[in-house]
Amino acid sequence: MLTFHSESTKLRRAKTELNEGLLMTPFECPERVDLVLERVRASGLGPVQAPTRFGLEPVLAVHDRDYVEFLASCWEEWKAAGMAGEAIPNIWPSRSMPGVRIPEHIEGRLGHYAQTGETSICANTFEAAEVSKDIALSALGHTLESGEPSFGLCRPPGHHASSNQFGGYCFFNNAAIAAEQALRHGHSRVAVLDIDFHHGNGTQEIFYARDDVIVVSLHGDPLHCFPYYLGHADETGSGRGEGFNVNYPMPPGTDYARWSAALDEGLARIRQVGAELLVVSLGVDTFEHDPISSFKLRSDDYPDVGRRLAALGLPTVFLLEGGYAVEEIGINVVNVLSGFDAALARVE
Ligand code: SP5
Ligand code: ZN
Repeated sequence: MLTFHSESTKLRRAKTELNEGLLMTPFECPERVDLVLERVRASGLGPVQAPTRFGLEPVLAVHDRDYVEFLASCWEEWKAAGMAGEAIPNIWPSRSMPGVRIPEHIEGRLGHYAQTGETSICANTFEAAEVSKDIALSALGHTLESGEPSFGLCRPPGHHASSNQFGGYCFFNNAAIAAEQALRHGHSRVAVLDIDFHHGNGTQEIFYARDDVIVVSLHGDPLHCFPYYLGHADETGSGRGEGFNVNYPMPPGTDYARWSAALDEGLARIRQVGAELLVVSLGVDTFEHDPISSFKLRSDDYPDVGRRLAALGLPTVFLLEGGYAVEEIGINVVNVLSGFDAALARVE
């Protein structure tokens, strides 16, 4: 399998994440990329290639222009306003303020475009987000041309980013951008399968009213887990999108037996609707030792995940999302990918 990677993903090096009432070193750190890359190389998964540049047009196909412009200038505006630390949102328009307008001051605009308070914007955040979506689009391009699977070593991740808000370490929704481009390339139906521990609320929002992209997400029950406010089983899509959003919320402590049963159901639904290409939002924060999550998957469960995905028989693009047990992130990611490749090799 071909991997797409760029050292420029490490340009974002945030110093602060608001977690448990403390400003800590972020879980979503550049070292994650090094560890995955190291394991890709050591395992002989396949060649590693640099992404090509696609500009902002594919981004604007899923994100609002004013949101993208905000991300592009946020850090400079924040510094110009004399702020001492990183751009951390601390005020939002709330339910008790109907009909709010977007203010001019960067502090107010930051809150307008933020879902969450843990993710800071710092130098080169926009540049890293651009490279991350270029990696996703390069991986998609390779799979569209060759039919072969590909892996985009995306960072920052994307699945929490909605059409007009960042959060959960995500700025551009890489999976949504890739899925939309696959449609523009001529596919009539694409599946996004999100196996990150957290609900892919951004991807859900972007495609909620559409039937050309089916979104299937397996995740920690939002009653107990971030992002808390979306991801319930009765969120099934709206209008023509009804039935094309499928959520499998599962309780803290979920093990591979239960999780893989939900995976099989999700895969059956993707098969049933006739999806022609699969984008996998690949988070490995389902791992038993992940520091911010609560599922119980083990390193040697991940090759079987890959095998089950390969059985769908679709052109497949894997895009990295979360996974924070930094020591094991490379092993777990590459276990999924090599399990996928091994299963393909058997049917060929
Ligand atoms: C891409 C992705 O995986 N984003 C996840 C963002 C989650 N950020 C907030 C997590 C809050 C976790 N609180 C954990 C307390 C553990 N003791
Ligand atoms: Zn996650």
